[in-house]
Amino acid sequence: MKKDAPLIELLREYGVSRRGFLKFCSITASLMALPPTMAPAIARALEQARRPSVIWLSFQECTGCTESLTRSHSPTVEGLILDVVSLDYHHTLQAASGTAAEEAREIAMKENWGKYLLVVDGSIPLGNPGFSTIAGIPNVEMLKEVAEGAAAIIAVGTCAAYGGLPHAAPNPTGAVPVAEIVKEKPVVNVPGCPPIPVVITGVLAHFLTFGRLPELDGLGRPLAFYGNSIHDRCYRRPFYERGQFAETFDDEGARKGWCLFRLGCKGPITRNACATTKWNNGTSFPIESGHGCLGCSEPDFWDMGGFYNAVSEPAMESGTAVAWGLAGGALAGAAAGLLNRRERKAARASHQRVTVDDLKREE
Ligand code: FSX
Repeated sequence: MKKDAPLIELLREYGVSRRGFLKFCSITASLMALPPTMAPAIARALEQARRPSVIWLSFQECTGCTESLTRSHSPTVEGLILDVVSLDYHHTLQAASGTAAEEAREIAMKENWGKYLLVVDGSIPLGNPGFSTIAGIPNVEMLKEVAEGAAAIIAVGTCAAYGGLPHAAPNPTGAVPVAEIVKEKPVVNVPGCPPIPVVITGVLAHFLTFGRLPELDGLGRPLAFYGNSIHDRCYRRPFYERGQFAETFDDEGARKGWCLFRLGCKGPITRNACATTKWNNGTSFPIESGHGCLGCSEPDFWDMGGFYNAVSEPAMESGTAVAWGLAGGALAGAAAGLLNRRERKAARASHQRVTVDDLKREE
């Protein structure tokens, strides 16, 4: 198969049926909040699309984002769409290493200058260029060099989108997200630690279909996937509205599937598609498995006061809490959001750039 053959030919070669392909197009349309009538347009565009070159750079991260992507249930059409993207550089997945790997990146950049997609996972350390390098090149330099020739940039994972774990207080490496370095190119954030695989492939499919990035919210996230909070779509929401909360992970409330808000669930302040697309081929998501949402797709989620502390506790006894739940569910959600914004602001304010010399002084 020729490298620049239309995607539909490649998909046929992979044994994807016409029916399976159209099903993928309707699911993608619905995930992107497009009317069902857009599905044929997506199908037509994807059929004719050429394999775009994708350069994937990994900086300060745990490789969870790539793990997430490769764990998408196999074989899925989304997986095949990714297979037929020309992934020209990805130092975890590529066979080449050393000089050959870097040559592959340089050739892909030269041959596709101005047209390739740059995907980045991981944050960029500014505290010292030597903190994280690839082939001896500091992350910040490699990002600037590759971003210059990219058509668009997708920051995959909370580390690339907002700094993530490396950015958590006291941010010892001076980690920053992609958008803080790249200002002159469109950047879409696909946060989550890690992000949902279908959200990554959905953004890629949108780019392949329309030749541009999807509509974004104020934090650079595609509205189609991050337009609602987990709480908005949570199946445990009726318990929240009735003020029925699990107080421990093994009490009667927990066994009955009551709301996990008091056990630290960050669903009310977290925007992501976990409650609708779920994980592992639609099997489940953390709240369905009995654990609160950690808020991993939000900026500074590591510094939001502890995974098991409620973002805002109802300050009354359980009898009153029922009335509170009935009367003020939505209001409390808004208050939690406000409180959390304050906490985030404080967390942000407390982020001091820490140098190696500072660390030495503390020893
Ligand atoms: Fe970060 Fe991703 Fe969390 Fe890990 O690449 S978003 S630590 S899942 O690996 O960057």
